Order: sequence, then structure tokens, then C-alpha cells
Amino acid sequence: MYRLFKIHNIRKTYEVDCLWDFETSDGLYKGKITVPTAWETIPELVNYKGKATYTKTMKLSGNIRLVFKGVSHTADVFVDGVHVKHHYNAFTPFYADVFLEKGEHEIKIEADNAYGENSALHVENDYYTFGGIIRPFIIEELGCAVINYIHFTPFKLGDTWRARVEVCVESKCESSCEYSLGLELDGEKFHLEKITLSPFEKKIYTNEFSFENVTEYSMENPKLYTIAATLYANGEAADDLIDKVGFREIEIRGKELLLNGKPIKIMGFNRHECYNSLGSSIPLQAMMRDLALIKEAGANSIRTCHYPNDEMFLDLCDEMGILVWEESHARGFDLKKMENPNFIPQSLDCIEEMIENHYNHPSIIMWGILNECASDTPFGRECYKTLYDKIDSMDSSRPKTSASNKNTTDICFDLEEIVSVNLYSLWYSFHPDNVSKGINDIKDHMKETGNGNKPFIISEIGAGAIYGYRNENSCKWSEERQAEILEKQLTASLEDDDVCGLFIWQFCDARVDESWFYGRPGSNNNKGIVDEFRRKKLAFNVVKNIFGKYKK
Ligand code: ADA
Repeated sequence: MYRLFKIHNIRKTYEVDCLWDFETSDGLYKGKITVPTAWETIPELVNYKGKATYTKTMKLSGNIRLVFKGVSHTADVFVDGVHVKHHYNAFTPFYADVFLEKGEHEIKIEADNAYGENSALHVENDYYTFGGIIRPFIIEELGCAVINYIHFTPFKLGDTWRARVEVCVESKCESSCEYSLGLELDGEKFHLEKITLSPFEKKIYTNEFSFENVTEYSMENPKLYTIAATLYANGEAADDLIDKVGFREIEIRGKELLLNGKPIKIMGFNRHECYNSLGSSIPLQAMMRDLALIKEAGANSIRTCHYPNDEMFLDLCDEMGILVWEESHARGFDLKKMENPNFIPQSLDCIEEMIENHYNHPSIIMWGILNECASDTPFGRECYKTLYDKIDSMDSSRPKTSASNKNTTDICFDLEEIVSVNLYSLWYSFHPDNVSKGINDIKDHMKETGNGNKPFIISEIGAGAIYGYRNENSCKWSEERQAEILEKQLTASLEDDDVCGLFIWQFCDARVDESWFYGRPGSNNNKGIVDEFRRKKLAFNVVKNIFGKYKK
């Protein structure tokens, strides 16, 4: 299972048997492994950093697409010993197309989760880079042409919902061919056009359409529609692609963020994809349980800190009307790390794959980049600009933002539509004893830099607690201390009308690199309001009460 619904009726797709031959390159472990899985689930490999290979032999023939939803963090794909794909970044999908004669073929994936010069985004950090094929692997049989993506952009013109629909098609054959491209919404055909593709040509077809009597997508009523594109050759369906979409519009009016014209107050959580010993490869039922807990706490949003998330999780957010800040990959980079020559190319690839694949999710309401990077330096600013320009070139329908910790020295607020700041008053040192003072200083800096009339989000706020550690003096790391701090932080933030939302740091405790910073207790970032097993800390009910009180 790799999406919540079938994305092809015509294209033949199959998930391969999940048991693979597996071997670490240093000989530490040889045996079987399930796919998807983070290899840390194998007891011998709980701390393994390095390379490992996955091998499987299968009967295949013709035009084959090998689809990977996430390999951590570097993947080299070989078919019958021939290298067919190199991919970097654990958190974005990619594919390799191959032509195979009828028969048995060996698929081999070499994955690497070690840090080094070639890995600019996965570095030692305050979260853990688990290893291996962490998200689903799928095989597709392609015909003479394929639909690579549909991008659906809804917008309202007067009282009518319209949408720009962009379809990318690619020829897979050696001669020029005529096709028809058909589009349907919830089974109703709304467009058919003739197209011609030269050999191996890729083309994008764009059109705008009106849709009568459709129901708006909202948090209360997350109504989804099924869009299907079909390519016909000689009257026969040759390929198809299906996705879910919603009719909703995100706009900014001064300091407000609007969903379908109505201001929203974000009350959300930052969530790492981490589930105790399962690591970053989280089964669907556990994702669903996270969302149930998030809803129970009264939250309406999630920030996918600090990387693009599993598509099934995004599908669930769509279904449940939970709004998403989806973030490309990068956390806490100083200038030196941003100067790694791989940093910009790898960041651009990550953004491209994130937007190309996740464009249609109605739950995604903004794109984020570069959490706590060098946004206080001229070179850093150039990097922010380059990445924001990339987003604009792919999607101008969603606002852009970045979580900054540079407080009043940030020089990038003008580049983004939403100003977002990580504020840890009462826990870290920026105004250690006064939450409102921290908020006001940011507002002043926004005004002074000409950005005073923009939405302002507190992208992180929180405090640490070790599950089960109770202390009547509310000492540091006790559940009491975390609950008290969160109560003050949330109340001060939500009382302020200039703050259009906040994301608590964080939903669940998550593993970190042991050597990161000065080390964290239990090698976990313990600021979750549930621990790594999703056991509720005292703060859970405190958050629930406050979110309940401020819910509009
Ligand atoms: C930062 C950072 C998070 C996490 C947090 C913390 O704001 O964005 O990834 O490290 O601090 O817990 O200190």
C-alpha cells in the first residue's frame, strides 16, 4: 500500500513481495529484510551508519518503471548489474525507467545513510537519519506513453470554482504517435483533446476549466474529488493517472491567512516521522493513530519538520481536514554547511520532487524551506532567494515561509509571504522569562524591515520533559515543568491577535544523533507532548484545554 486509493486503473502496477535479500557492506549483517523498513529494526543494526544492498530477482518485461517513495538517504539502483539511477535524499520519491527483455531480472538497491561531503542535507542533527528503503517500492508496466503528473490548481472566479489543470505526458516509443487525452472529475468527463507526441517527447498540456456545483474543501468538511487523466491510443486506453483534489483557495490579507476567504488560526504540531524502534518507516495504522491523537489534542495543523512526508500521511491529512505546512529538507545549517557545493543542487532537487509529487494535496497550504539556517547573512539570503524562486517557478498558489531562529537579526523576512519564527521563551535564552516580550520584539523587527503587515506564525514553541519523570518542584525535564511552560507559551501566543498561528515543538519524542549538540537525554528530543511510544505526558491535556479554548 502506497496511497490511500488506486492511482492507476490502466497502468499495471504491483508492489513486490516485501521480503528482500539484504546485506551490509561491512559484513555486519546478512539475511532477509522487509521493505519498507528502516534497517534499525534489525537488532544488530540499531546504530548502523553505512551502506547496505537489497536484492531481488523477478520476472519482468517491456517498459518498466521502478518507483521508490523514499530511500534513506542515498540510493543507487542496479538492474542486472547495470547502474540505472542515483538518488539523494531520504524523503522524496523518484523512479528509474528501464526496458527489459522477457525473463528474470535482478533488481539491486544500494542504500547509504552515512554522513559526508556528498550529503549536504543529511548531517548529524537533532533528528536521526534512519537507513534503507523506508517507504514503499512499486513496479509499473508502462505502455507506449505515460502520464507523469496532473497538477490541479483550484481558484474561485466570482462565485464559480475554476481550476488550472496541467498534465505532463511522455512518449515511451520510437515513432510519433497520435493520442487523445481525457480528463474526468469524479467519473464525469470534462475534457478531451487530441495530442501528438514525437518519439520520447515530454509535453505539458495546460487548460482552465469551470466546475459547477462543487463543494468547497474545508477543515470541517474536507470534501475530496477524484481527478483522472487517461491517454487513449487508437481509441484504447493506454495509460492513466488518478489523484484526489479539493476546491480550496489560500490567500493572504494583511496579517491574516485565509482559507476560502475566511481567516484561520493555526493551532498545530511539528511532527517528526519517528516511531521508536520503527524509526522513520511508519505503518499506516500508526500514522492514523498519530492523527487521531493530534485531533484529540484539538490541533488543526501539522508542520512536516524538517522534510517532505510520506504520501500516505499527506493523504490522511487530506481526508481528515488537517492543514499542512510541508517543508523541504534542511535543519539548522550555519553558513559553512550552506556553502557545501552540494547544498543548493540537493535542496533544489528536494523542492522539485516535493512539489511535483505533492502538488495536489489540498491539505498542504504552504511550503516551507530551510529551518533555522543562516538567514542573517548575505550568502544565506542568496540561498533563501534561490530556493524561494524555485518554489515560485513550480507553484504560485501557496504562500512560502521559513522557520527562523535569527530573531531580530533575520534579513530574509521580505522574501516570504509568511514570517515564521521559532520562539522558545521560558526554555531557551531568547527572552527566557517573558513570552510576550519575545513576540513583540519579532513584531517590531517585522515592522522595522517593512514586513509588519504580513502573517506571523510561531513555528516552534515548547519545552522538554522525560515521560514518567514527575517532580513536585517542577524541575527541568519533569512533566510538570513542560506542562507549565507550554501553558504560558500557548496562552501568550494565542492571546496575541497579530499571531496567526503556532506549531508546538513537538508532537512526539524523536530520536536524535547521539553526538548532536551536547547530547540529549536518552538521545531523544524530548519536547513531545507524547513520548516515542505515543504515551501522553501531562502537557497533552494542558494543550488540549488551551486549543479547545481558542478554537473558533
Ligand atoms: C529548533 C529546531 C528543532 C529542534 C528544536 C529544539 O528550533 O528547529 O529541530 O532542534 O530547536 O528542540 O531545540
